[in-house]
Amino acid sequence: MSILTDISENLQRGKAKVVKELVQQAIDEGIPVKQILDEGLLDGMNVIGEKFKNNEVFVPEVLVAARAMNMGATLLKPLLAEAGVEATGKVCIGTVKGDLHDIGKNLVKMMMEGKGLEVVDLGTDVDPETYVRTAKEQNCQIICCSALLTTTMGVMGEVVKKAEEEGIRDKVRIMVGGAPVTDAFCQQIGADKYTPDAASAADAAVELCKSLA
Ligand code: B1M
Repeated sequence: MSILTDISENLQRGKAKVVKELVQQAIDEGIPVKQILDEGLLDGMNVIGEKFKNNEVFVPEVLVAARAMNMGATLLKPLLAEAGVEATGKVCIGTVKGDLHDIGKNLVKMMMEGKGLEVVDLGTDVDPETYVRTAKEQNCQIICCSALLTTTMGVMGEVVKKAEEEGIRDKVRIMVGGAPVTDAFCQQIGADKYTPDAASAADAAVELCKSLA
């Protein structure tokens, strides 16, 4: 069994300590960081996601898998950052109000930091006022909103409206993403950019920051 399969399977069993050790071993063996992330950690999380959907595993199993994912990802974070360049911009990121899913948001953050962007992490359950106040106070070029629930994605539209009300809409770009979000939804609410995954979100953020420079 390859070490990446081993990482995926131990993540699915919630063996956080083993996952951390295996990720370290994979790094030491020189396996590219992106490959460890995609074929080890994310692969395991995708399997858990499917099983959760089919009622084959339940919230406790998902939570221990998420903890294992985060422990493994913590080791990769500085290496992704090392591959990056000088800070090219500043963004704030959070999961929208009412939504506590943060694994995807943390990945987007990690990838953006890997590209040299400075990222202010607002955590989960973030209301529109907090996004906009942070962008104003900390001079962020981009507000990044993540949502995993169809019931919370509408908050993204409120963020766009709040940014307009506060008069920062011409200076700040708004990026949206998360499993239920689509490009059509992004356009419908008047946000600037939808991306389907963490890597393309990081690339898009760098481009947006360049266009504002
Ligand atoms: Co929840 N959950 N969950 N959950 N959960 C989903 C999302 C769900 C699809 C499962 C299902 O029923 N099939 C479903 C939503 C249904 C819907 O709205 N259509 C659901 C539900 C219903 C719920 C609860 C309501 C369950 C309940 O209590 N009855 C509840 C809600 C709590 C709340 O938020 N208020 C709940 C709770 C939980 C846990 C706490 C158990 C746990 C979260 C743990 C945590 O995040 N710390 C959890 C999990 C883990 C999931 C699943 C299994 C996995 C989500 C995940 O982390 N995926 C999920 C099922 C699934 O997705 N198959 C599910 C891995 C992650 C890397 O992917 O976040 O999509 P994702 O991020 C991707 C992209 O979307 C993108 O980049 C990432 C990868 O490259 N991306 C962006 C994300 N944000 C972006 C922002 C960008 C750009 C790209 O730009 C700014």
